Amino acid sequence: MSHLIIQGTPLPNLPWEERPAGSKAPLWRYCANPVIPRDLLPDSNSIFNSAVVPFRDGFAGVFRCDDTNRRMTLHAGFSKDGIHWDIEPETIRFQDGGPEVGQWVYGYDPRVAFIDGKYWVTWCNGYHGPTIGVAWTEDFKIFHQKENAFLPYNRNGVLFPRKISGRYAMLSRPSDTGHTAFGDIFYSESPDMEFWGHHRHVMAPAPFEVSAWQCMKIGAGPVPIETSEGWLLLYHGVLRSCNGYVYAFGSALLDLEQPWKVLARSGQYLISPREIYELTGDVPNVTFPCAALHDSATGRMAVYYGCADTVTGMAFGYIPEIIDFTKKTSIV
Ligand code: BMA
Repeated sequence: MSHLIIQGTPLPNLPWEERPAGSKAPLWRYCANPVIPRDLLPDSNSIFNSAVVPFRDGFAGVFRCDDTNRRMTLHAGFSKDGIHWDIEPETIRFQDGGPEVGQWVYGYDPRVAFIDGKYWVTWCNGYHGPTIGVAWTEDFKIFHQKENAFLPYNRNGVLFPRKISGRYAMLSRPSDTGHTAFGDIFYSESPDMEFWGHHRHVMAPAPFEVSAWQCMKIGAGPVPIETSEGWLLLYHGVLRSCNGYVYAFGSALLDLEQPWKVLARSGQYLISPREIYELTGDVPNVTFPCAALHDSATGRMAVYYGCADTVTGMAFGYIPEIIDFTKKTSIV
């Protein structure tokens, strides 16, 4: 695929480690995982399912930190190398949300997309049940909150990094109040980041005979990466075992102008819980990606994923190889 074009700014300082000798995996774990321990903050119970982006001469992010009251809160963080993080002990206080939407209840599983000069944060926001909160920042210090994108119940709201057909675009996963035993990914558009419509179905869980890791529910992961082969989307899938849910993740390619059209979708997972920090923790057997950095010049990608709802890990891969894997193992 020497003709492959990967959009985005070159990121030569991307955190990176080469594939271990002997491995053929399209995505491999960082040898020093987890990169963020559960108790990095004085009062944190766990830090996981978090979003990072390139920022100034380093990186910034929005982190899911559950505190020792077991409240789900969001914190800004900064890093020079993308591996060692300074996370603000104070929670993010979103401004301008007004008395209704701006009333903080809980927030979790943030994503951050850089669109037209602003960093847009979407997260699972408590408003009579989980829905998709939306806010923007320029400095990761002041965050301006907008209306929630959807009615409850919804999770895994993930923005595309540019407008599509002149409108902002978001993937989401309508659900119900709790640990839903169902869930499909949908696509929606907005002219202004406030009113969302033109909803389209993207994909449903796979039949378990075909791809069991994604047979119960699925949800978009990091902000999709634009390539000449389509939008590369990493997404999580859930298997219901006799001993509870197992969260793995794989990849899909979506049509560039009509992203509800799935061009390819991996039948195999990229990562499924195997390492001890993925298998044990507050919620065992969870790998949950919320962010990916990429270097458009070399095709390298660094994925941040929550491990067992407790700590944050990283995994690395080459975008052309992951596209190849997605097509070769496709169940579409
Ligand atoms: C989902 C979300 C995620 C979590 C996962 C596994 O419903 O709550 O934040 O990682 O369950 O517990």
